[in-house]
Formats: sequence, structure tokens, C-alpha cells
Amino acid sequence: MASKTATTKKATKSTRKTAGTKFSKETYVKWYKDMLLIRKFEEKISQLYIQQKFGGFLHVYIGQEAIAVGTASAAIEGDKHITAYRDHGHPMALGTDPRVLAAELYGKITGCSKGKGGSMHFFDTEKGFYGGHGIVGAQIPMGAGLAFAEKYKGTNNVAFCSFGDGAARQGALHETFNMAMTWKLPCIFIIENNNYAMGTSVERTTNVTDMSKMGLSYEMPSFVVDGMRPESVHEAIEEAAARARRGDGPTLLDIRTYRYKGHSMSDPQKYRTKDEVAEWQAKDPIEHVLGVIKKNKFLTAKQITEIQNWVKNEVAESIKFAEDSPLPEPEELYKDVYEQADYPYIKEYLA
Ligand SMILES: Cc1ncc(C[n+]2csc(CCOP(=O)(O)OP(=O)(O)O)c2C)c(N)n1
Ligand SMILES: [Mg+2]
Repeated sequence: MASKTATTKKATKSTRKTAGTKFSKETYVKWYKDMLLIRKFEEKISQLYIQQKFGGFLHVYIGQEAIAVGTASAAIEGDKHITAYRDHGHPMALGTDPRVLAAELYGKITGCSKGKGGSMHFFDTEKGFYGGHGIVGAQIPMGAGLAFAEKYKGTNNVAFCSFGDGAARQGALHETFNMAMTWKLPCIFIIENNNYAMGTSVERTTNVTDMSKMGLSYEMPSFVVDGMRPESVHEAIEEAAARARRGDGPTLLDIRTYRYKGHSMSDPQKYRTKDEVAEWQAKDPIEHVLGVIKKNKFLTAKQITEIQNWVKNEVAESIKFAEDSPLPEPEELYKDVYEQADYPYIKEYLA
């Protein structure tokens, strides 16, 4: 549900209540398939990470899937997407093959970033996905930059810029919001508000715990959205994107969600209770969507099992692809680093 917290008349008028019935069978089935794939992929890679099959960091998106799929279903071809290091769900929702994502985790040349990025730096610009960023909040100005490019080129596209509740505390957010509103950039700022920045809750970092209010001083239309329901996310995103496409500038969405797992794989989670986790799990978006599918008889029990088996197979195939792929050759280190091909110290490697 997108509830208005602030600002303009236009924002008031365009606010709608969630209407679960507005979505087609195809949309529900796609949400189910995509969310289940993200969930099962991440459950598997978590096990493999513990077994030390690959290195680097691993931050899983489990619990937050409705945001990625609700955004993807409301986006159009050519829109741009950018997020933080908790970045597995976004490209999968946009249709990136999980094989190249698994290969990226394993540091293989077949990975989406040629094995140079790992978990935190997934990219797929063909699908409009511009990363995958490890510096907390860095993607906020970059998201505005992506939006600026669309405006400059005169396209009908927008940029979806996702960041955490912790990242929202970076000063760059304010500079970005100011410029984005001044220039009416087609940017949708999405706080994936899971209430924690590592082990620090929103309440411990601010006296303004309603994060949607962060848009107020820039008169940016700002809303609170239920992040456990893809319907709510889709509707809020669609409405914000429509505003941006007609030249009325950015929107801030404070999307309330939860990560079921720790911040990364090494998190004892002493900052929250098991009851709190269970409370959010009871609102699980995958279970919800499956419930709608069953209630409306969108799929038979056999068809549901077929999807579950397809997902299982996709995950297994992805891991196999990653494990069978070669590592990058050492000279790869010199590629994709410098734009300037005659840079004197490396030109022999760039020939
Ligand atoms: C500039 C910067 N400061 C600190 C860190 C360390 N750090 C990594 S994740 C994180 C918490 C961010 O939380 P949030 O933005 O809420 O995202 P979430 O992990 O909840 O998705 C911090 C402080 C970093 N990577 N970059
Ligand atoms: Mg957070």
C-alpha cells in the first residue's frame, strides 16, 4: 500500500490503495517464479559460501524479493536500475541468466562482470542493470546521473535507484535530492528499508524514523510502501515512474521490508529477536503470491510443482556452469580498467 506522507497536490491525487485483483494471472505467475528463483538461488549460494566454494562477501536479499520483482514488472524496456551490494535479486528480476551470476560469484571469466566483481558487483547493462555497488550510498548520486542521461537524451526512460536505510544517512543523498528536484530528473529513489544497517536499527540513527519524510525539505513526492507485497511495490513504482516520464521529476519511496538473514554471512544477529524475524516471515511475499495463485486457481498443483522443479534445476545448472567455467587469464587484470588505450604503462597489454 502506498500511503502519502508528504507534499504536492499531484502526489495526493495519484495515490491509490492496493488492489490485488488488478494484476493478471501472468503477472502473479511471473512474480512467483522470479521470487522463488531468487530465494532458492540465494539459499544454495549461502551453503556453498559456507563450504568456501567461493570467496569475497555475500549479502543475501532473502525476504526483500518483492521489491525487485515489483519494480521490474512496473518498469519498461530501457529503464535503468542501480542498487547496493545486496544485488542478486535485481538482475534476476530483470531477466539476467542466473548462470552468469553464479559464475560471477565464483570469479569466473563467464561471470556477468568477467569474474572481477563478485557478489557485490553484478552488472548487466543490456538488461538496464548498472550494479552492484559496495560503497554505501555511492549509487544515490549515480542513480541521479543515470536519470540525468535519460533526460539529456530526451528518452521516455527513468532510473530506479535503490539503497538501504543506512545508505540514506549519507550526505550525498541531500545533494542528490536537491539537484534531482531542481532539474526534475526522472529518478525514483527507493529506500529498501529493512530497518537495519548492519546491526544498527533506524531508531538508533535518527530522531526522524519515518524515512519518507527525508524528501520533505526538497518537496519531493514521498510515500511509504509495503515491501512485502509485490502488488504494492508495482503500484507505487508505476505511479512514480509515470510522474517522472511526464517530466514531473523524482519520487522517494520508503519501502518497508525485512532481511530474514544476517547482514552478511558473518553476523551473529544479536541486535534483534527471533520473534521479530518470525513476525516478518509470516508476511512472506512468496507465500503470499502462491496463496493468491492457489485461491484464484491460476495454476494447478501439478503446474506449481513444475515451476518448483524448474527453479531447482535452474539453480543446479547455474552452479554447474559456474564450477565448470574457467578462471580469467592473468592479462584480464589490465582490461576494462583504462579507457585510454595508449596509456604508456599498460599499452602492451591493451594491444
Ligand atoms: C561508505 C561506506 N561506509 C561503510 C561501509 C560498511 N558498510 C557496509 S554495509 C553497511 C550497512 C548499510 O546498511 P543499509 O544501507 O541499510 O543496507 P542493507 O545492508 O540493510 O541492505 C555498512 C555501514 C561501506 N561499505 N561503505
Ligand atoms: Mg538496511
